[in-house]
Amino acid sequence: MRKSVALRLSCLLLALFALIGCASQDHAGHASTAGTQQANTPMLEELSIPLQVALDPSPAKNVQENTLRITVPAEHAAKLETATVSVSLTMPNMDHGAIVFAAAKEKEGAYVAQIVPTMLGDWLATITFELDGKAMSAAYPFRVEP
Ligand SMILES: [Cu+2]
Repeated sequence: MRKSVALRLSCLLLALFALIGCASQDHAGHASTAGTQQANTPMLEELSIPLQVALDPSPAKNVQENTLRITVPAEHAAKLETATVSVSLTMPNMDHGAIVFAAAKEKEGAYVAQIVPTMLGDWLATITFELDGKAMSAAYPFRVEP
């Protein structure tokens, strides 16, 4: 009798801990997922393809070539095989237009662009895949420092 009560109690406690654990983990998970999603894996919404984007150096250097690597997950790469890829740089808080760079295909699913930002501050790289006359874009924010 006593044993079963203790067992029940510990079960209850366990459940409670699991709940609390889940709740806080969920919260942290959401925050970090949103951050990562924004920073490193912008979504090609039309095809639900998360792109992996890496900038080198990061933050980018002003008025210099910076390497932007775009990787399409292997299971999606074939869909974009014939796409033309370009990167358009803008500053969201400014009004001076865009600078467009072509991205070269290194191999299936791997593209690289040498981008040259021309001002310090916050930039947005709009990565565009043109496929069969249709353009699909994903946005990658980044910062430029001296
Ligand atoms: Cu500017």
